[in-house]
Amino acid sequence: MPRTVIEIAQKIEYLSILDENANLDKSLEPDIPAEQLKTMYKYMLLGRRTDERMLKMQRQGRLGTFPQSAGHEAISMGSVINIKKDDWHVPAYRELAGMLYRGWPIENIILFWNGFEEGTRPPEEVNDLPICVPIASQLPHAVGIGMAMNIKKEKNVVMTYFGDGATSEGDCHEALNFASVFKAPVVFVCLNNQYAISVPLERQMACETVAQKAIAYNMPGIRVDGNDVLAVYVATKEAVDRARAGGGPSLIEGLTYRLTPHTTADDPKRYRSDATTDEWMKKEPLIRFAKYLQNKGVMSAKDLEDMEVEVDTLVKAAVTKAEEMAKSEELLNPYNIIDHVFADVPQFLQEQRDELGEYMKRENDRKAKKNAKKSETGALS
Ligand SMILES: Cc1ncc(C[n+]2csc(CCOP(=O)(O)OP(=O)(O)O)c2C)c(N)n1
Repeated sequence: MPRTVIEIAQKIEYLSILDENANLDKSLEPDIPAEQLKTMYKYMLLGRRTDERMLKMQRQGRLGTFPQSAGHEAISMGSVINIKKDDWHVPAYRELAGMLYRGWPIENIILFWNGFEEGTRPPEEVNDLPICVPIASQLPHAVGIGMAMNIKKEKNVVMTYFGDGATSEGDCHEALNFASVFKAPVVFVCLNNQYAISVPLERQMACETVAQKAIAYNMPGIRVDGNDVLAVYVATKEAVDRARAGGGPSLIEGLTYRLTPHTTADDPKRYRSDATTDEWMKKEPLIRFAKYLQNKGVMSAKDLEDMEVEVDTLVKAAVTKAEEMAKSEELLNPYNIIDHVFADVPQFLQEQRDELGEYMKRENDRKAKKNAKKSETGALS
């Protein structure tokens, strides 16, 4: 009955390849084909410009409250590029770049944040779940998908995302535990932007990294510079390859910073300083990646400008399309709030559906009578 020591891992790796000044560690540089590098940059830029446009729309009263993604593009894009169409992408709500890369039309994103459920319909050709706002609730879903794939002997993987605040939710730990016990092929990607609305990281957890939580679940864990798309790429590629080969789940923490308010309804001045945000602005992911592409000869300054124009055209067209769609009879059908919830409408909802139908009929009759009266008086005068 001795009092002895059980040896466990005490170290967590940190990975950075392309620093904030675009200095590259050549020995760690991944071998990514030029076309793929361009694609990565394109969707990071498309995410950023869509986000900026949506903010303007929100301020003009043309969009509902939404959480911005600016600053999170490297984590989203550096990871999603490593999964195939029939793998699963299970996002939270700041993975805009990755969703656009997976084929989500920009107009769907705009419709979603304007309250239209049609915006949640994933593109046919990919295995994606929609945006998930209830914190950490997507994680058990991701693990369930992974466990099902093991049972079906499918060789796909699941890439799922969550914030630092989500690590305080039971769902997060239940998901990590199940994934580890059942060797589910899930890559957990934490976007550690150091705040959960106004709660800073040190009030969220007493440990130094999110990545070290992997030790307790006996899975590989690593922290990477979350603004370095190359580091995210390398870490997630290793995790995807491992999961696909039957090696089970991994936890990857991307350390980043939310460059914007939490949502369009938040005022970050109340809990953090502009000076810190300005510091992080210099470390943001797109500038250094653009420099890398230029240094490498993959894109010229002119190519980068042309891509800005291309992206701008895509965003403009999507805004027009979304606003047109929002006026369509199909989307304005009040029954949509009931019809898209269950495959077979249950009795209690059917009763509410009938009641809604009666209400609409009464309203239409009342309006028709009012109009008839108006035109009668119009005819007499
Ligand atoms: C289950 C649940 N509880 C509370 C909220 C309200 N809420 C929305 S975002 C948020 C903070 C989430 O922080 P984090 O996980 O770090 O993600 P971030 O927004 O920073 O990307 C909270 C508490 C929610 N959406 N869902």
